[in-house]
Amino acid sequence: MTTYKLFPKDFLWGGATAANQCEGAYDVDGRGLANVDVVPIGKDRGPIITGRQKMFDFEEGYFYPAKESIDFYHYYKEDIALLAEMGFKTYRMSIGWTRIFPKGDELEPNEAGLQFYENVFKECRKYGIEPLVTITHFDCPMHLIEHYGGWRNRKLIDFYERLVTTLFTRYKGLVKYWLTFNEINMILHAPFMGAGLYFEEGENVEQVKYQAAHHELVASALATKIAHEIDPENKVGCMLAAGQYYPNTAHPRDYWAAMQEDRENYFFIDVQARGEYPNYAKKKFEKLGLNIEMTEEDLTLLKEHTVDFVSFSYYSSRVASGDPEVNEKTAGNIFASLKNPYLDASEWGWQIDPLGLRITLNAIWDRYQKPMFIVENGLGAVDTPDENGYVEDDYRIDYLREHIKTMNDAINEDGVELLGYTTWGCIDLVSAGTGEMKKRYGFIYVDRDNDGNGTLKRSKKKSFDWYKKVIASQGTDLD
Ligand code: P53
Repeated sequence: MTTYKLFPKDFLWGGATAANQCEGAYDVDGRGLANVDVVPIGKDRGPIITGRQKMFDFEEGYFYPAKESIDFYHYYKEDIALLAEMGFKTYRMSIGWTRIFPKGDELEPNEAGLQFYENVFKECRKYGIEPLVTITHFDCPMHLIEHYGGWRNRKLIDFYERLVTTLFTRYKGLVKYWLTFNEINMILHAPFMGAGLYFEEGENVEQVKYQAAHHELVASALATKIAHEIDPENKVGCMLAAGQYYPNTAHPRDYWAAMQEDRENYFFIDVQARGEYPNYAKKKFEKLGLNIEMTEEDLTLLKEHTVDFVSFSYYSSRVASGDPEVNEKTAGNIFASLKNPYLDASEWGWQIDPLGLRITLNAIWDRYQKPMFIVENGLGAVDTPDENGYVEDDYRIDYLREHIKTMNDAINEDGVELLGYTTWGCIDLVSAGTGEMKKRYGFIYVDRDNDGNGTLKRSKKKSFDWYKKVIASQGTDLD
């Protein structure tokens, strides 16, 4: 057995889920309809989540996996007990906005929704698990989309303010770690899922996306301000879909292309962590002829209320080229990337690059010098359970082991400050990108298939005991 260096004693080991991908119970206890409910599995999902095809309600002939999902809404006690058994120090989860404000613009919250999350947080606390709460993980109430146009409308800032004030007040003392928007840069890549944006014919898509992004950035700063006012113990983080871009060759124009791609994503975090729009972004708006409306008060808010920590998801590095003729895209991910000939890929074409995690950690650390939190990482794979629901998922263990090793190096060899690590989909759940159940990430298997068949029974995979050992040994025993 190789022994690795210890992770910090108070390192927050755990796993992550998102409301819409696990809760189900989409119409229970007064919950309203959200964008994340009306995205079906199948070939139309891509055009819908990117805002090119209109789907504002359930339609005949489609299957909507989020309606029932893995029914965490009713299974949460059983599920949290399993996470506790693995020794989780933290559990990252998200709030379904429409459980709290079913339409989004009400003045009073829905008590049943508030009670549900209170129960969940108390259940975590019972086991000494620190909740890490994403305020919005792609959720936007359909009412706000239909009547206000989603985040393109400035009024969304007020509705979000009401949401966060309600949450910070109600859960004071129960929750300390908050993330304002999941993968905020997703607004560029999947704008309907990321920000409730559907584009009408002839609309300037870039203008709408960056105006909506500005509203989210202001809302995020406002949330940070309110969180600190309500409880100075609160720690608020931003959240980036990360993964450093590599140049396709040593040609300077490829390096330049990689830098441009990185900036497109870092732009959001530059604002949230440093407090102002970077010059390259202002120049880009100028060049594209965009006119982003922002007030003096907005800029002051952004400046004065930067985040306490920077969190991110990491699945893969990416590759960019400045050569217009090189455009052989890798399959699967909605982030454009070229194939990296040095890397293997998952069954969904996501390239596997553990060292890329160390590189990304160092790049983010160098850029912001704020504590970091890896809030998603993992392997989406097809699992084949035996008759007891047991899965020998050595491929998943291998993936996680290699990433934990480079994370260890980043902490112990490079000196980055890392608060914790939550693997994505610690219990199997619905895929955000594809809507499949078949693309599994969990330590816990859930009996449900792409068509919604199955008993929903939970069972432990091989990786369950492995991760338990990793946590118990403070990351020193990875065998
Ligand atoms: P899935 C790609 C596409 C959609 C969401 O993705 C994504 C990404 C990867 O950056 O982001 C996160 O389920 C997201 C999670 C999601 C996870 O990646 O398509 O925050 O909601 O489930 C994994 O395999």
